[in-house]
Amino acid sequence: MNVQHPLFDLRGRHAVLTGSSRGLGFAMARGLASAGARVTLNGRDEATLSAAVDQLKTEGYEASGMVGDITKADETEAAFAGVGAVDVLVNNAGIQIRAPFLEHSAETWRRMFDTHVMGAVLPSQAVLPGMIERGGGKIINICSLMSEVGRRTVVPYTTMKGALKMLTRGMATELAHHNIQVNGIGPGYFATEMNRALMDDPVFDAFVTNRTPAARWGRPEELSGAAIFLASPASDFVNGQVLYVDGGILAAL
Ligand code: GCO
Ligand code: CA
Repeated sequence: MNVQHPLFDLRGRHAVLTGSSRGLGFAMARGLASAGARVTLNGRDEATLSAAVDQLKTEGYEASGMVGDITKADETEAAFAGVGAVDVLVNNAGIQIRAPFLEHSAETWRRMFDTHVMGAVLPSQAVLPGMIERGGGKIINICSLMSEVGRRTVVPYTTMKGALKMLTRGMATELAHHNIQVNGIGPGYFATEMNRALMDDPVFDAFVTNRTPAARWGRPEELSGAAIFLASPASDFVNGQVLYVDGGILAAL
């Protein structure tokens, strides 16, 4: 039985997800597509991107690719100019760089800022004029449990994810009267390539499973529900919120 509830129906909507040729971005693209959206995936590497697009097409979804580095203003503008009207933007592109605080160079800090903060600002600026003109839209910023808490060695990441939470609130405040909802999703510890080194470290793996009340790592497809909710009419009066999908880790001491 395949029931499509109207509140969660994304048919006729076009969603663009940055950094979505793999990992959580790819899983969310598949999730939005499964609710009926036409999805545009984005990544920097053409080959990886087209493999991801082909995979979704094989599964019967309407998918296309948009190559481009969303930390660069001109590239972002040009890339978005080619994809048409965007109803849902998911600012997902992210990187992790782990090192002791004193070893993070100024260059690392700038790269983290460019990726996480400008990487959400520039695509938003590219789609907002169209959303305002058409009378609405959805922007979803992929935050993190680290929008709330820190961990040693990942201070730049924590800083940027905290900023992304406040970007979400600030944009929601300014754009809500255009019927634009800007919300965040805050993943806990998920089994992705970005976290491969952590999963392969028995001490860290034990830390995650002991510390997470659900007692396991999240599976990428488990972000789909939150993504569909925040992309759909079900969330039309939800604004400036971060929905944590974390197996309860932020609720527990
Ligand atoms: C780390 C991890 C984390 C999370 C990420 C997901 O080094 O602790 O990379 O930062 O996996 O925040 O939300
Ligand atoms: Ca941590």
